[in-house]
Amino acid sequence: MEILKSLIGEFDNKEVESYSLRNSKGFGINVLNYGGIITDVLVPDKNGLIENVVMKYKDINVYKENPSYYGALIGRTSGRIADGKVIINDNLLEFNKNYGINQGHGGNIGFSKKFLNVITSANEDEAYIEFDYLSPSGEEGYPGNLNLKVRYTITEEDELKLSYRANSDEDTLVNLTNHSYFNLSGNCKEDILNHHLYIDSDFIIEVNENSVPTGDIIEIGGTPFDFTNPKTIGRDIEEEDYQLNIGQGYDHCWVLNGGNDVKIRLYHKESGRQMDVYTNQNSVVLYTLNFPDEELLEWNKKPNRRDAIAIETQSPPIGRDNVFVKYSLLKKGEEYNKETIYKFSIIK
Ligand code: G6D
Repeated sequence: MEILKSLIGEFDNKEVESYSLRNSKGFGINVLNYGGIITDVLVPDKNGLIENVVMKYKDINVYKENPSYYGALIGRTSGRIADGKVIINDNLLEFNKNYGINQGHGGNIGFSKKFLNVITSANEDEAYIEFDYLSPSGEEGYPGNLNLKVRYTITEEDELKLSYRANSDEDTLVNLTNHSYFNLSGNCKEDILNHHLYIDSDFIIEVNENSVPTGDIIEIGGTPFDFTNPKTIGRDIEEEDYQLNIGQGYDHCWVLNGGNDVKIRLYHKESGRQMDVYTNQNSVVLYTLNFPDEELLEWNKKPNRRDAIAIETQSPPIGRDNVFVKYSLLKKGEEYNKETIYKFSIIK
């Protein structure tokens, strides 16, 4: 296995480094020391052609603000916190409202916009990059000094494993994810409407018109949200449905069934690329790039709606009146320990 480091730019006089991790077959990732951002997931197609299966901006400087959170580590909490308010231990916490009337993706300067310390290691079977970060108490309004260790590992079996560990010296909120947008056609050659998707889930979390959880869950059997039998993402995405209407497409949290089976499977027939997702997270937010930004992609075009799907394994976002807060609560001294594995294979 091989790890190479290169300097690719500067944000505020700090060096932006890119680390490339490759296995012996050329499968691998490119990752920045800023925001834990994955810029490339390089995967062979059925003819052995290696291409990038995640969205990537052309200009490195766009990653400083990263308007659509391409590839980024999200924290301390992923998704929205309704009205930017939560009560923990009878204390009202008020966060920046950086997402309309809500807080989103960790606030104005969440983990996606931090330089992180890097350690790397490689042997014959795997290579990893590990990010260490101490988030001081009060950062973005969150209590507790939070010790964070996030590790991205690639294996000879064409797996990418993301593991997240954290602990705090006060009760706090932690709900970490990665915001990579996948497109298995490679180098964003076509949109994702013809990708087949399977989700091991029978329920989504209902959202209100502000896209925050109401506190109810919806049984999805037979609805456009039902992916228990694999179907194309495009099959039902334009159906008349109140929840779909709110997100202008899929932008919802599916509650994952228990067990160690494949939780999500994404398949693109023409390239033969398949991605299986395993995780110990209880939910996943899927977002079909319903509102793309205007920034140029690596492939010299602007992103279009439905060009990719973000697969954000996490705990449910937080609604009004502390709805679902308990799933993001990390008690003082407890260990947060989550893992998500993306396993790539070829199905001809
Ligand atoms: C998240 O659910 C949200 C979307 O609404 C958002 O716009 C995107 O991140 C950038 O997945």
